[in-house]
Amino acid sequence: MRISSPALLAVSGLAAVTSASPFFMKNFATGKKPISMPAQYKHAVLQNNNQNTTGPCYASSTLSTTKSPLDNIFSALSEVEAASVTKFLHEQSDLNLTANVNATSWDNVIVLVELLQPNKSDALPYLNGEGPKPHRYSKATIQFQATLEPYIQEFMVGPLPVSNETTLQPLNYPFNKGVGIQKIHNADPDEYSQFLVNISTSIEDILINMFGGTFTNSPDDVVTIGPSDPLWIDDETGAVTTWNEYSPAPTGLYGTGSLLRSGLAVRTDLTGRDPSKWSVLGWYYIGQFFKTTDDLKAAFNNGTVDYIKPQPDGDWGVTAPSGPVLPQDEIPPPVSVQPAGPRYGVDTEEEYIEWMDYSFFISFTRDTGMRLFDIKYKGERIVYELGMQEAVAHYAGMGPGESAQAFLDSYYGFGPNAFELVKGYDCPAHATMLNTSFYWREARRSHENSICIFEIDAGYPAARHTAVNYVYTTKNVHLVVRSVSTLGNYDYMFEYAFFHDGSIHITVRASGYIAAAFWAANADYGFHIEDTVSGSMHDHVLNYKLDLDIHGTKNSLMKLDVVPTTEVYPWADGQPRNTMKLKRSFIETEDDSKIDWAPNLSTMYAVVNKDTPNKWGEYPGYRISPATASTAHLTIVNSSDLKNSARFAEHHLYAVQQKDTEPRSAYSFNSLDTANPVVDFDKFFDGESLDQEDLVLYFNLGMHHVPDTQDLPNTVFTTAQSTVVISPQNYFLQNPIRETIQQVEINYDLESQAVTGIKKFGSEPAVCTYDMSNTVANLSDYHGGDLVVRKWPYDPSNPFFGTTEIEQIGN
Ligand SMILES: *[C@@H]1O[C@H](CO)[C@@H](O)[C@H](O)[C@H]1NC(C)=O
Ligand SMILES: *[C@@H]1O[C@H](CO)[C@@H](O)[C@H](O)[C@H]1NC(C)=O
Ligand SMILES: *[C@@H]1O[C@H](CO)[C@@H](O)[C@H](O)[C@H]1NC(C)=O
Ligand SMILES: *[C@@H]1O[C@H](CO)[C@@H](O)[C@H](O)[C@H]1NC(C)=O
Ligand SMILES: *[C@@H]1O[C@H](CO)[C@@H](O)[C@H](O)[C@H]1NC(C)=O
Ligand SMILES: *[C@@H]1O[C@H](CO)[C@@H](O)[C@H](O)[C@H]1NC(C)=O
Ligand SMILES: *[C@@H]1O[C@H](CO)[C@@H](O)[C@H](O)[C@H]1NC(C)=O
Ligand SMILES: *[C@@H]1O[C@H](CO)[C@@H](O)[C@H](O)[C@H]1NC(C)=O
Ligand SMILES: *[C@@H]1O[C@H](CO)[C@@H](O)[C@H](O)[C@H]1NC(C)=O
Ligand SMILES: *[C@@H]1O[C@H](CO)[C@@H](O)[C@H](O)[C@H]1NC(C)=O
Ligand SMILES: *[C@@H]1O[C@H](CO)[C@@H](O)[C@H](O)[C@H]1NC(C)=O
Ligand SMILES: [Cu+2]
Repeated sequence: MRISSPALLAVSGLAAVTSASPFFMKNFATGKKPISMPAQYKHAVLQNNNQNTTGPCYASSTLSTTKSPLDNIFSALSEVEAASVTKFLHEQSDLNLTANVNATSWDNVIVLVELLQPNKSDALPYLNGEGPKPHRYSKATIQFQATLEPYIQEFMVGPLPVSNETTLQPLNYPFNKGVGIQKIHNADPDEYSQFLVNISTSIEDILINMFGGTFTNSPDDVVTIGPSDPLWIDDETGAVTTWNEYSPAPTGLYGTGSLLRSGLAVRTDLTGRDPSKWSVLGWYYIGQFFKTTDDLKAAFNNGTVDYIKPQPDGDWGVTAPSGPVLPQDEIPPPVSVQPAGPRYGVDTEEEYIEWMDYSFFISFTRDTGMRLFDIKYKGERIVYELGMQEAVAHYAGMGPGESAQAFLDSYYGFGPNAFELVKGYDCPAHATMLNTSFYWREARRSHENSICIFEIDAGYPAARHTAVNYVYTTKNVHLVVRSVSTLGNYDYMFEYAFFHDGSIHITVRASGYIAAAFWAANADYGFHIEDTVSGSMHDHVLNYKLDLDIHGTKNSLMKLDVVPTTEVYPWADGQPRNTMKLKRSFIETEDDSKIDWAPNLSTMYAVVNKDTPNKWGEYPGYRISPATASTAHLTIVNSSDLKNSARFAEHHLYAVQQKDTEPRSAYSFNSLDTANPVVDFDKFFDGESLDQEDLVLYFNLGMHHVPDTQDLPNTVFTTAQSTVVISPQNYFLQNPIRETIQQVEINYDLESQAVTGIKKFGSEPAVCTYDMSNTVANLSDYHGGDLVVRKWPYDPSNPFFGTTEIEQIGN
C-alpha cells in the first residue's frame, strides 16, 4: 500500500531533519505511556458500580480504572529513560554523533531509541510471579553516514536506568544475518531530488507538452516524480538503480496524488555518494523502452510515440458526498450508547486492560504500532504475544512504475502513522482513548487518542434457540481494541476483538486511495477505471505473530482433516458407503510447518497441549481459522523486488519454535537491501520439533486487490477486510458463552400462547435518561495540526509538512 513515500522519500525521513526535500517524510509521531488520570474521571469511576437505573445515565466518556497487578514490561520507554539513553549515546565518542537538529546527510545521527522487547525467557517468570522483573534495555538505531558507505546499525543500551553498569553493545542476537547492520544506498535525498530536477530539465519540452510545466522540486510544480520502492541493487556489480514515474500534481484539497499517473518513467543509477557519477539508464513510456534521453526525445519529435495527456485531478477523486441525498439520510442514524459507563477497566499508566474474564497489556512501537501481550482468559494465559509484524503491498504492471513497487511498510512505520481517531466515527463516542508516542530523532512524538477501546453489541445474538415452550437468546457484546495507521495513500485499520465464547478476532481493513497506474498498455494488470487510469492490481499481505501458550508453553500443532471416504459398515449389508471421516494428526517439525489453508477449508489447525488432556481424553487448545475469504498470501513467487525480505508472505500460516533470538519475522530496514535482509524469515525453519515445544505461529491477513470503479474515490473497509479467528477447541468443557447473564429466556405455554415467565438472570436494561449529547464528540478537539496526515507528493513549503510542525508534534 502506500505509494506516497517510495524509498527515497523514506530515506530522506531517515536523513537529517533539516532536509528540505519534497520527499521528506514527516509524522514520526505517536507514543504511549499516558499521564496520570484526571481527577474527575476517578470520581466518575467510583460511581460506576452504583448504577442508578431510574435517574440520569452516566456520561459515556468516563474512564473506568483498574490497577494492573504487574508492571507492563512491554511498555514504551518513559521520557526519562529515552532521554537518558540519548544522553548516554552522545557521550560515546566512538559513535561520533551529531544532534539531529544540526545534522546533514554526512553526520552520524540517532534515529530511534525504543524499548528492546524483553526476552520471553526473562518475561515469563515475572509474569508468572516466579521471578524478578526483567531488566529494561533500550534498542538504539543509529545511522552512520559520515562515511562513503553509510549504514544503519542497531545497538543495545542497558540495563536501565542508566548507571555506571549500563553498557553499549551492538545488537545482533535478534537478527539472523548475524549483525544488526544494514547498508544505506540512498543517503542523499536532497542531491537525488536535484538530480531529478536536472533530468526533468533535459526533457522540459516533453513535460510541458504533457503536464503544462516541468519538475523543479518546488511546491508549485504541476508535475511530480519520485522513485519506486525498493531500490534495485545488483548483487554482482553493487549498482543501485531505481525507476521514477512522473505524475500530475494534485490540485485540490483531497489526497488524490496516488491516483494520478502518466506512464512516463526514467531509470536512474544512483550508486555511491558522488552525484556527478549518477546517470540515466533509460526511459519507459506506455509499452516502449528508450535507451537514452535523446532516443526518447527523438521518438516524441518524429511522431513514433504520441502524447497521451494524463488525466488531471478532479471530482472523480473527491470523497465529500455528491449527488442527491439518500432518502431519509438526513435523519440521525442509530448510534451506540453506554448508558451505565464502561464495563471494562483500563490502567492508562500501564496500558493494561481488563474486560470480564480477559486481561492483557498493550505495547506500541514505531515499527509495527500496537501489539498485545499476556492475554489471559479466565485467569490463565492463552496468548503471550499477538501483533502485526510487517505489511507488504506488492504491485504489478506492464511498466516499471508499478512492477517495481513492493512496499514493506514497517520501514515507514505503523507507529508514526497511527494518527488520532475521530470519535463517533472511527470508534463510538463512548470509547476509551489512549495516547501513543515514541522517541524519534531526539524528540518524543505523540499522538493523542490513537488507540480506542470499547464494548459494543454485534447487532446479532451470540446464541439462541426456540423450543416447544421457550426461546432464549444471548447478546453478543464484545470488546474491541482498534487503531488506524495511514501509510501514504492507504488507511489500515487494525483490530482485536474479544468475545464471550473465548474467541479473539484479528482483523485488518483497508481504505483510503488506491495507488493507480496509467491505463495505456496495461490492460493485463487491472481494470480501466477512469479516463487514463488503471486500478493497478496488487497483493496486500500482513504478517502477524501469534504466540499461543495453552496451559503452559509446551504445545503441539494439531491438524484435523475432514476427508471424503468410502467405508464398509457391518450394519449396511456389506455395501460400501461414500461418506467422510476425521483424520487427526500433528505437524511434527518445522519441515512441514509452512501451511496454506485448504481451498475448501477442510483442514483445521489448533495449538493444543498433549500433556493436559481433558476428562474425555481430548487435548485442549485454540484453533486458528480464516474468517473471511480474503486471507491472502503473496501471488508472486520469489518476487524480483522483495527477494529474501518477504518469505513470511509466501503461505497462510507458519509454526516455529519460540526463540529469544527470533522476536520478529521482519526488520524495518530490510527494504534497503531486499536480497540480504537483516532478518530472513526462511532461516527460522531448521527442522526443529514442534512436539510439545513452545510454539509460535505466524499467519497472514490480506487480500488480492484488483481495484475497480468501486475503489473510486476510495477503497472501502466493508469489502477490503481480512480476519483470522482463534477460538477454544476442547479447551473448556462447555462454551463459556453460557456465563454471560446478558440473555433472556421467555417461557410460554404453547396451547394458550401465554408467556409464563421471563428470565433475565439478573441482567437489567438501563432505563435511565440518556443525555444524547454524550454520543456527539467535540470534533474541534481533533489535533489535525499535530497529526500530519501525509499527502503525496510531499511539499516542504506547506506548513503541514514543515520541520516546525514536527517539532510541535513532539511537545
Ligand atoms: C492523552 O494526552 C492528553 C494530552 O497530554 C492528556 O490530557 C490525556 O489525559 C492523555 N490520555 C490518557 C488516556 O492518558
Ligand atoms: C436515582 O436517581 C433519581 C433521579 O435523579 C433519584 O431521585 C434517586 O434518588 C436516585 N436513587 C439513588 C439510589 O441514588
Ligand atoms: C547545534 O549547533 C549549534 C551551533 O554549533 C550549537 O550551539 C547547538 O548546541 C547544537 N545543538 C545541539 C542539540 O547539539
Ligand atoms: C565524525 O563526523 C564528522 C561529521 O559529523 C566527520 O567530518 C568526521 O570525519 C567524523 N570523524 C570520524 C573520526 O569519523
Ligand atoms: C535475550 O536473549 C539473547 C539470546 O539468549 C541474549 O543474547 C540477550 O542478551 C538477551 N537479551 C536481554 C536483554 O537480556
Ligand atoms: C557504580 O556506582 C555505584 C553507586 O553509585 C558505586 O558504589 C560503584 O562503586 C560504582 N562502580 C564502578 C565500577 O564505578
Ligand atoms: C544538476 O545540474 C547542475 C547544473 O548543471 C549541476 O551543477 C549539479 O551538479 C547537478 N546536480 C546533480 C545532482 O546532478
Ligand atoms: C524516431 O526516433 C526513434 C528513436 O530515436 C527511432 O527509433 C525511429 O526510427 C525514428 N522514426 C522516424 C520515423 O524517424
Ligand atoms: C478439500 O481439498 C483438499 C485439497 O486441498 C482435498 O484433498 C480434499 O479432498 C478436499 N475435501 C473435500 C471435502 O472436498
Ligand atoms: C529466486 O529467484 C532468484 C533469481 O531468479 C534465484 O537466484 C533464486 O534461487 C530464487 N530463489 C528461490 C527460493 O526460488
Ligand atoms: C470543543 O473544543 C474546543 C477546542 O478545544 C473548545 O474551544 C470548545 O469549547 C469545545 N466545545 C464544547 C462544546 O465543549
Ligand atoms: Cu489495495
